Amino acid sequence: MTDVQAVKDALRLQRIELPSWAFGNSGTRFKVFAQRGVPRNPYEKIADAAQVHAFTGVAPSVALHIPWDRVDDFAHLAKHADSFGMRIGAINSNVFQDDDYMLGSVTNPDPRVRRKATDHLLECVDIMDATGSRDLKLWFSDGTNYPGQDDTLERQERLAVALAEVYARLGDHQRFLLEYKLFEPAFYTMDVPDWGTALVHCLALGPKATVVVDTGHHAPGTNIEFIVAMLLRAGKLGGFDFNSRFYADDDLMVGSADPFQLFRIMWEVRRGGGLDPALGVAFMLDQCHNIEPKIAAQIRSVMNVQEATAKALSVDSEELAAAQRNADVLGANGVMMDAYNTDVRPLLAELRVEMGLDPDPIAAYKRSGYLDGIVAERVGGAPAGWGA
Ligand code: RM4
Ligand code: MN
Repeated sequence: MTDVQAVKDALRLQRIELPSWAFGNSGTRFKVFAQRGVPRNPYEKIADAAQVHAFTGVAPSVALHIPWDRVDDFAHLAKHADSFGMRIGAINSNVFQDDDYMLGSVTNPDPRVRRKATDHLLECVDIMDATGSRDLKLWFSDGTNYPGQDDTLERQERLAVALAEVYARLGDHQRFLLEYKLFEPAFYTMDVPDWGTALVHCLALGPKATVVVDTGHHAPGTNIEFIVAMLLRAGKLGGFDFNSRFYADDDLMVGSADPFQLFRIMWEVRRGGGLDPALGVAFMLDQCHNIEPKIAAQIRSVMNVQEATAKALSVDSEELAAAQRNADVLGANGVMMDAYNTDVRPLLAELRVEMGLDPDPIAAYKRSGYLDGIVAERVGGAPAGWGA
């Protein structure tokens, strides 16, 4: 029997972080479709993120992307967040949108470019000092397109040097999350293509270096939950960039393409103790809402993570362990499927009411009229988007 109260208590503690870039205009390389009411600056992005928190109660932090979210005074931006009951979460570095980075950033053959890229990462730590952020997220688009283009191992040495410099700059309560991605924008080698490469670099540095799992950054069919289990076992799971994908790095709403995979991931998180906030596993969204309304899509995404978590919490772990001990293959699998097939929506609705929220966050958000307000109000200025 699952203990409903224990499930609710764990869900009450879970926090899901929102990406500032999900609120701005986005698209594919073919077209960015402009939506009405889109924020024009980081202040308005935080205001929109605050709506997601207001209706879900579990999303009080918003990640920034630098330079997209550059402001003159980051401490002031943090105060602005605070006035909404929000805080600034992870700082995402960006060393992929400058002409200098055509052949790489921290792994570029040119030492001047490597210096410039590393300086940007260090500047991101300065920003963390001002915002009170704990996490620096490092994603490198670095890699090569053609065999022989550059020395693969030499690039690893350059990466190690840059990471060590950033690591040394981190404060006591700060850490970095190193992100890996199988391919794109480089098509032959990526310098951090997989969790093994990320883990090797993090292990060489120490406890403040952790790996982040972006669910869209693997080959089709990859058993992501195995990676999650292994990283938790090594004490190196810094967190997630949640999204879902049908083909490549689609950045669709988490839990929309494959809710069963998300359940399996959340089960391994629970199994490995990662739902305990003390472990510091950050549940972040990294998504773009190209055709759907952005704030409602973020609310939906938060709910999808909660549903997968609730199902993972519904696994009868004692019955599962007993079936495993007894070599009861079908029984063990049955325990998992029972949990997955549980409709947890009534439990979550009940929990929201207990938390003083509307049981149906999307309907409540729609009723609030917030979207009409920002559409009317946000006229003039340039809407935020990638690169702005
Ligand atoms: C990358 C990676 C990073 C994200 C950027 C926008 O593919 O997932 O986490 O910040 O995209
Ligand atoms: Mn990501």
